[in-house]
Amino acid sequence: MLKRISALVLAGATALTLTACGGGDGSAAKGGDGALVMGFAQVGAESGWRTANTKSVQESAKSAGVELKFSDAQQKQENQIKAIRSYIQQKVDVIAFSPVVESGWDTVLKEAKDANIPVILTDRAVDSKDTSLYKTFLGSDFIEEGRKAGKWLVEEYKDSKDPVNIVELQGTTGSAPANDRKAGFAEVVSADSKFNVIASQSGDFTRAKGKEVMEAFLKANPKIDVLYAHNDDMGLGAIEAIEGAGKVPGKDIKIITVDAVHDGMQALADGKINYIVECSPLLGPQLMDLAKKVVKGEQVPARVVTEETTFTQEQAKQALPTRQY
Ligand code: GYE
Repeated sequence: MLKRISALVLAGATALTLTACGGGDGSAAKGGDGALVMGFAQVGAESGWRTANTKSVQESAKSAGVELKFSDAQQKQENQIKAIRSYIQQKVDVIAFSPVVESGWDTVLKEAKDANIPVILTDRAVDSKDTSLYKTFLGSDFIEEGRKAGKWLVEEYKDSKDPVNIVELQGTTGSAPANDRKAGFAEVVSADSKFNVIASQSGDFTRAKGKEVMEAFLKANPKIDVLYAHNDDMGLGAIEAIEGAGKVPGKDIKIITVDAVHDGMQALADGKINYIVECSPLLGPQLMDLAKKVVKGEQVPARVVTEETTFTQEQAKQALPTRQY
């Protein structure tokens, strides 16, 4: 990781030197054949969703003729900030990034603004009060995703009066999807007092952490009826923990997840997950479109919301053969 970052910073320094030698006119770095240059600061490679998102961004940059500078921050905000600073030094035409957490971006975004480099938020939001620090935000409505998960649960237990004990595996602490998926779900299930969220902890959006935290949940709580995991990967890790404890996922413990990546959909088709709320990672083509417009100085909507659906077991079986991710 350190190597990757220092290479990135070095590349930034080199570009800076070259620009200075060339007269330092402040003009943007142009790609080989005058192509638009995008610096993309990715969160990491924590989940199947992220892998599909990275592929979408890389492939659509290629087909849109955009020269992509890509960095992987390994889920660390400081790495993303370094990458963004390096893109500023390199005078890229546009910076796109998926902020690992919501807070703490104002300083670096101000630096980009002062350098006249437009910024596009993709996938995750920031909580900056100053919305002039970025041009647009392309991604899902995570609160709505949480609500969809809650609504399924309410429907599933509509004929029962017994208490329903829920455990929640949250995404990365402080990230927009973790904050919002938690809030949207709570908004819906708190309307009926039979639903109790008895434990809620971060599994950092990874399988390994999902498994570890679920093992602890199982040890501490003899009666768990439902698991709500903020992504498929944590749900898949939790399934291993549930099976390890001699219980049947999807039956003894009902499972709801978010994303609908291939492995999650397979588990849903197999009956180990009961319901998945889709979150599309295929943001690349829209991102490239927005980038071209923003660089030309054209107006773009302040918010572009991804369209998505939900899947039951039957729907997963139907969708799986043609699923792109
Ligand atoms: O749900 C999760 C990933 O920000 C929407 O990040 C994304 C989330 C996605 O790690 O799997």
